[in-house]
Amino acid sequence: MPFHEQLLALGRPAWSAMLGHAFLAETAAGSLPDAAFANWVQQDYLFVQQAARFVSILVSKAPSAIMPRLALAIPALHSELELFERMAAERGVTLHDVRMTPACHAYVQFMLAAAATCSFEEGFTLLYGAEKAYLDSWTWVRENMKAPSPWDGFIHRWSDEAFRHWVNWLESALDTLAARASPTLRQEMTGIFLLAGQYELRFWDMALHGERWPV
Ligand code: MP5
Repeated sequence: MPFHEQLLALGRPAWSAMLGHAFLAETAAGSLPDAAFANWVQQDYLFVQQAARFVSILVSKAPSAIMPRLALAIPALHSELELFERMAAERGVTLHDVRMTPACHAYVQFMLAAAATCSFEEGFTLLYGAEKAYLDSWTWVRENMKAPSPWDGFIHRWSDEAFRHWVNWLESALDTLAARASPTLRQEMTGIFLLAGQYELRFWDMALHGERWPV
């Protein structure tokens, strides 16, 4: 079984909780309160800013065969930030002076630390986990839409052909890396992937319910 399929099999509990999560189900049904979506927009904007730094660290450590394609993710993330800015302005959501919630902060710190201090293979596995989670989550929304959504731009961003191609490329590069990795390294890559699933779930919970620091 290709490595990415092994990961997805082990990650099934997280993925089942993710697909159909109340945030996604209510987005698809058109019943999500505006405040919850605004919450997600604000926090994911902060997340994507740091994701660009995370990918930059990965690019600096990437094997030559992977570096050029991986580097293209950096401008793509910057145009994604422009999408957030456009959509937020159209819907009256502010992106200024927003404080990162604990769930967003923890996920971002985990990503940056993994990129900086773990092997390239582990960091790359984390990138795959985060991108696959968004591809599957937003594809789920697209397939279960009951009403046109004011947030269509986001739904398409992570469920269109271009994004699917990108995730397919990540998948095959990951399988190649894993085929050359030791059993110990493969185990570490698996651990990181499973954590990505947990953080993704916490992110949807945080967006739906809101989250604050103790003081
Ligand atoms: C992604 C994201 C997808 N924007 N936010 C979370 C919480 N997980 C995954 O990453 P990208 O880099 O925006 O495609």
